[in-house]
Amino acid sequence: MKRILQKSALIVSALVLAAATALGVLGAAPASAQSSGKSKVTVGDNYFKPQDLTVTAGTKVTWTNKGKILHSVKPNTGSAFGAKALGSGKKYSFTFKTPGTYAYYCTFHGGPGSGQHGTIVVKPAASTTSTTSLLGQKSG
Ligand SMILES: [Cu+2]
Repeated sequence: MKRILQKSALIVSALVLAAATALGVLGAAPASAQSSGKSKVTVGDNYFKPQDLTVTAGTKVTWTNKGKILHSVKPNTGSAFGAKALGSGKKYSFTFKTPGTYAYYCTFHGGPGSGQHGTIVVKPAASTTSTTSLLGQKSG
């Protein structure tokens, strides 16, 4: 009986190893392709998480209200994106195509730069060799 158990334990661990290897191989593709174009912001009561999100141009950002009450997404300036009312469980998506800094807030629980607010920083969809030029743009 004991021997059978040990044998099946071996088989199980072999299967787990095989599955992990398969997952690793499959998981490598999306991980390396950073411009796959999707990112998420959790809308809570009363916060955005992450508060500051950096994406590459062309990324679709989805806000999901995981809180219990109503929230909104309003840009500090302009009206290029946003959701006037995002009820509990609702989602709102916007694809950021133009590089820039997009600050926003919840009209019910925040204001520009205060309370429930956040920022989406959109970097140019650059090649891997442009790291130095990106660093050079930082004026700090
Ligand atoms: Cu809110």
